Amino acid sequence: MSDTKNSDVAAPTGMPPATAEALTASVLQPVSEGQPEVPMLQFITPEGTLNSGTQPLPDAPLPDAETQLWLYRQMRRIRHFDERAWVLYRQGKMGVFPPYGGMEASQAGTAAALTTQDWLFPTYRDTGAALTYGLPIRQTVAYWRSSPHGWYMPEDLKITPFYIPIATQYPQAVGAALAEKKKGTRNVAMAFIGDGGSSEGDFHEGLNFAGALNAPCVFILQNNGWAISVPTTTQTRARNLSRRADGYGVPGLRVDGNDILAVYAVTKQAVERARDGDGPSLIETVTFRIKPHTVADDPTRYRTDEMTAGWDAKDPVLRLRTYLLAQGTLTEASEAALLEEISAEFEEAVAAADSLPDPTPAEIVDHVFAEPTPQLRKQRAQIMEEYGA
Ligand SMILES: Cc1ncc(C[n+]2csc(CCOP(=O)(O)OP(=O)(O)O)c2C)c(N)n1
Ligand SMILES: [Mg+2]
Repeated sequence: MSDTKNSDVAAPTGMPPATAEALTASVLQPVSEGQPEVPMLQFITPEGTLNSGTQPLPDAPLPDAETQLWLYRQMRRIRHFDERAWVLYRQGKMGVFPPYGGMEASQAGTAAALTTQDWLFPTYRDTGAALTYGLPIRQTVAYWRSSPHGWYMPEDLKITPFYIPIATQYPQAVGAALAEKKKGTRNVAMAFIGDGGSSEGDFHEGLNFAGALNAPCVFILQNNGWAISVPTTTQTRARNLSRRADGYGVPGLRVDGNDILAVYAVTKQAVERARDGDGPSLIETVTFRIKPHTVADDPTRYRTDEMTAGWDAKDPVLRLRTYLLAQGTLTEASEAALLEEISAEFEEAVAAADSLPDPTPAEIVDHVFAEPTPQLRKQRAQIMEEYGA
């Protein structure tokens, strides 16, 4: 680590001053003494071969070939969105976007286990999960463009807007799950959180609440190694985040978050448990945030190449591709057709989003409450005065 630009990394508030060297040492030393490794389910190795050392869980078998291909399609589709989002941002056609490239298995593999009768509580990072669940691309683009047309989630989907406050979605997902239980349905609620969010109070309250009331919830904890500029190894002393569930009597599972077949199998099992009335689960998907925190972030300010080394080789899309090609489930020709279809779907949706009328300035306060408060009326008048209709 020779570059000087990283030698004055700002210490997160309340932490000892961090030199780039200390941070690198902390990131590269993932397991603390006294905290045993928790086994991590993996079906497909980073090389794209079947992991013969993994014992599939009794209720989480390897998905069949048709499902494997469908999961591959979902990953390619959401990767395409992520890649195109960067371009749209630079063209001024999208606002600040939190990329999830490299985390596609963790997002598509989990959301794919739901139906649209189930609830999805995504964070800002989880556009890929939302698209897999069924949020239309056109609406997703409008949302990240900050257009009011993207603010309302479609009424036929049980998806909440992307949560920006960290962790509030956990207790709220428990509420939605308990409502489904009370209504006597078999629907479940799935909520996402990051490694950083799992140190927030709402995460723990949500898990305890769900465990105590046997709520049909599936909690996804995407451990991508970073909370903005703070590595997981710095923000908590815990090394196996799935074990946070132990404190609440909730099963905690750990899965290779870059292996979509394992992620899907484990999530499907947890969803079925919840549907059957057997209560909540927490799933830690072990992955990595290869990309910046948002398209406006510069990670070279706080992490070195050494800290991210090796993660490109664990790419979830290439891993499944290698496996499917070797199995003959996918061919170069069928993949080319798939990519063309995905690209056409995306361009059509962006064109539809482009054709939406521009919002007026006053709309920013129009949709806060069904009936505007006196303060909002005043703000609206001020906006109208300043910007006109
Ligand atoms: C309650 C709250 N505190 C702080 C923030 C500022 N903030 C935005 S993203 C972030 C880091 C979250 O990291 P993690 O939970 O690991 O999610 P990731 O961004 O890696 O997906 C923080 C602290 C916030 N949005 N909400
Ligand atoms: Mg994180």
